[in-house]
Amino acid sequence: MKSFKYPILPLLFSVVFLSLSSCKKEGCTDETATNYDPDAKSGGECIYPPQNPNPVVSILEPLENIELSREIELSIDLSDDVGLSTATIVVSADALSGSGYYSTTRALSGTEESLELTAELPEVDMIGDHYILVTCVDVEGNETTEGKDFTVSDTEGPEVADSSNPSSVPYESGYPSLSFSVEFQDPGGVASFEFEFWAHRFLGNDPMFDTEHTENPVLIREGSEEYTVAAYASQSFEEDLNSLPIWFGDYWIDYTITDVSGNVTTGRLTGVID
Ligand SMILES: [Ca+2]
Ligand SMILES: [Ca+2]
Repeated sequence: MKSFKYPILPLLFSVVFLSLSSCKKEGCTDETATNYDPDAKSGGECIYPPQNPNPVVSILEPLENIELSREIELSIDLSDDVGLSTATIVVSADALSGSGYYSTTRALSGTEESLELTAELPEVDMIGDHYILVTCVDVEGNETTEGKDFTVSDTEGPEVADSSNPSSVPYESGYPSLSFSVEFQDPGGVASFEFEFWAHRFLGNDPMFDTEHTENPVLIREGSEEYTVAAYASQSFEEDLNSLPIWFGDYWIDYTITDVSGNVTTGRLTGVID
């Protein structure tokens, strides 16, 4: 009787296998499909990811932290699998209660484009948090919106745009005509200006003054000016020093210019009375 059992076993396995196979439902068996079903048997419908995805937006500039300037450089890379149509760029700031101060819409073509733009800042205090928002649309109407926060700081002192002083001044009865000027600017505004007038040799009633101070010049006049100026100040400071009892010899003027954020720029003008 035992010899009859063995031929029956393979048959039983086949029946069980076939029964299990017939239990599988039809489904998508393509692993690249979004509805791929590893337990399904073939024959089902597959759903694939969109073949025309949204544009890709990459905001390269501004960086996260930038120095205050009258202008902000924007650099944006755009790409799309089929074709780019338009890009709209809006830049806003907390200083303006979130309102935009720069906005543009550009027509695009091709599948890749790099935009290099310049956003001009309004003439108010723009130190603080800013935000750029880029919306890119492809030729089929697919849209991508990308944003980036960035901070604008004022860490640099005013720039001296120009300065002048007589390098050689003719001596005239102890009171040579001498005036100097310094033109300076700062994107955040200039707060104050100070100067010191130094000389090696000059006239005076005090006997100490009537000597030559070659090694150690003497401060014979100092002054300062306060400025209440709008942002992006470009100011020219001019001082007439005719009343100085200067005599023959070298002189120099040290200046200190401070912006509204407390950053300082110093410089020196030199000349000679002869
Ligand atoms: Ca596309
Ligand atoms: Ca500054």
